[in-house]
Order: sequence, then structure tokens, then C-alpha cells
Amino acid sequence: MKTTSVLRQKTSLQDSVLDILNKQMAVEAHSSATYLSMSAWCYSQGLRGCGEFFRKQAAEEREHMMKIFNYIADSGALAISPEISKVERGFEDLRSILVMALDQEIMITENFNKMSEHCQKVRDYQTARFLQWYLDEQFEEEQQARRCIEIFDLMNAKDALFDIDREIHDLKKKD
Ligand code: OFO
Repeated sequence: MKTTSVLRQKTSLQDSVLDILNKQMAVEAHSSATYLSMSAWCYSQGLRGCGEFFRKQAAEEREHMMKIFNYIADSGALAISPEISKVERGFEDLRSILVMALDQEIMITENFNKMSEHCQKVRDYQTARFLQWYLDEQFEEEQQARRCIEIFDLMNAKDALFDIDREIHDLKKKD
């Protein structure tokens, strides 16, 4: 049977920009899967507040990925559904998870800085403006991740684990 194909329209999205957007979709997907893994570990340890905190964070990262997907699709280019592998599962304790979460957010901020720089360089001001939303979001997410570690350290580990769990849970109530 003969298949019909739609003529590919021109898009102003340059290949190099499309490439970094698709790569960032994969980073957001990986980040979402990592937060879900952190959530699972927390629930398994009876830390239900942190489990919920990271479950919500996982959902937000997926939204970030979909926002890029929509931008690419609306530009008439091809978004690539990412593969997700090497998701961390072997966590030591809650503090190491909180530190890992902050490192992850700092790495993502750095990605968006580089992407914005690239867009300026190739004069894609539209995408540069689109990326500004992520830079604003990263500012908040880094701040929240730092606050989690502060809460943990200020309440001084084991004795206060129950209260730490509640405090971290409550951070997402403000969203
Ligand atoms: Fe917090 O990482 Fe998405 O953008």
C-alpha cells in the first residue's frame, strides 16, 4: 500500500541548537528517573516526607523535559525520545542523597548556561529567550536543594531524622 508523506517544512531551528535541545531532553529524563529512584529509597526507609518531596521533583523534571519536547515540536523539528540508563540506586543515607541532588542541579544549571551561550553565538535569540525560563527555574531549584542540606545539618542527623523528613516535605508545600 502506498504511504503518503508530509513534506518537511523549513524551520529556523539550526541543527546545532536542535542537537543541544535533544541532549538536554535526555538530561531532564535522567534527572527525573534519578529523583524517582531517590524517592523509592526514601519510602523504603520510612522517610515518607522525603519520598514525596523527591516524587514531586521527579514529576517536575519530566515537565521540564516535555517543555523542551513541545518547543522542538512547535518549531517543526524532530524531538528525540530519550533512552534512560545508569540510574543510581545504591544510596548510602539521606544526606548523601541530598548532596547528590544539589550536585545534579548545579550540573544542569551549567548546561543551561552553556546552551544559552551557544544560542547567543549562533544568533538564535528565540531559543535563548526560551532557555531563560530554565535559568530562573534552576536558581530556585538550587536554592531548594541547598536548603535541604542545611535543614539536615542544622537538625543534626540521626536524632532528628523524623523532623528532618517533615521539614523537607514541607518545602514543596510552598510551591
Ligand atoms: Fe532542575 O533540572 Fe530540570 O531543568
